[in-house]
Amino acid sequence: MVELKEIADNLIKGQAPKVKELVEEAVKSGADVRKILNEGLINAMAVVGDKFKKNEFYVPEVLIAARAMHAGMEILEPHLAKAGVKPLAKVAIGTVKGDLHDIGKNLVSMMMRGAGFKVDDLGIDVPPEKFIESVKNGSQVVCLSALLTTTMPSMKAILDELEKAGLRAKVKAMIGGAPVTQNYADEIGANGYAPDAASAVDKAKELLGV
Ligand code: B1M
Repeated sequence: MVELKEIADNLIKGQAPKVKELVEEAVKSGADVRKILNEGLINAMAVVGDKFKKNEFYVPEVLIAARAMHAGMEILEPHLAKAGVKPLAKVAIGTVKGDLHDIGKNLVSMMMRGAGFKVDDLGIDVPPEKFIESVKNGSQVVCLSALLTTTMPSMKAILDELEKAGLRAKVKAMIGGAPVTQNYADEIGANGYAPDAASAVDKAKELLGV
C-alpha cells in the first residue's frame, strides 16, 4: 500500500516520474482518489507555496514541483471525474494585452491548479474579449498579470469591458505582477491583489469563500 506522505514528499522534491508511479500504484491498490488528490498532491503543493512565500524555495523548485503535480494529475484526473470530484472553481488567467511576460503568470496558473482550481490559461497579450469569453464560459475569477508599467492600464480596460458586457458583478477580478500594488487594485476597482503565486491561491479562496 502506497503511503500518501510518500507521494507528497516526492512532489515537494519535484520527482515527477516517482509521483506518477506512486499515484498509479495508489489508484491500483484502491486508495480513495479524493485522499490521493488532497493528501498526496494538493497538501504537498500548499507546502511548496508556503516555502516559496518564505523564500525557502525559488522559481525553479516551484516549476519542478508543479511538473510533478502535473504528472500525478494526469493519472488521477480520469478517476476523479469518475468519482464525481469537482474543481473548487474555474479561474481564467492571462497576461494582459501588450505584455509578453509569462513566467509569473505560469507560476500562478500552476499553483491554482495545484490547489484544485480548474484553470483556463489564456496565455500572453490577452485582449479583454478573451477574458469576457472565458467568464461567459463559467470562469468565476479572472487573474490578470502585468509586468510593465505601460501595460497596467490594460487591467483597467479589462474590468471596464467586463462591466460593459454586464459581467463584472458575476466575477472576482484579481491582479498581480511586479509593478502592481494593492493601491492600484483599489484604484481600478479590482477585488483583490496578490504579490506572489501562493498568495494568489489564498486570495482566490478568500474571495470565493471556498
Ligand atoms: Co522584461 N521587463 N521586458 N522581459 N523582464 C522587466 C519586467 C523589467 C522590470 C526589466 C527592467 O527594466 N529592470 C522591465 C519593466 C520596466 C517597467 O515597466 N517598470 C522590462 C522591460 C522594459 C521589457 C521590454 C520592454 C524590454 C524591451 O524590449 N525593451 C520587453 C517588453 C516585451 C513585452 O512584454 N511587450 C521585455 C521583454 C522581456 C523578455 C521577453 C526578454 C523576458 C520575458 C520572458 C517570459 O516571460 N517568457 C523578460 C524578462 C524575463 C524580464 C525580467 C528580467 C524577469 C520577469 C520575471 O519573469 N520574473 C523582469 C525584471 C525583473 O522582474 N527582475 C523584466 C520572475 C517572475 C516569477 O516574477 O513575473 O513578478 P513575476 O511574477 C510573480 C509576482 O509578480 C506574482 O506572482 C509571481 C510569482 O510569485 N504575479 C501575480 C505575477 N502575475 C500575477 C498575477 C496574479 C497574481 C500574482 O493574478 C492575480
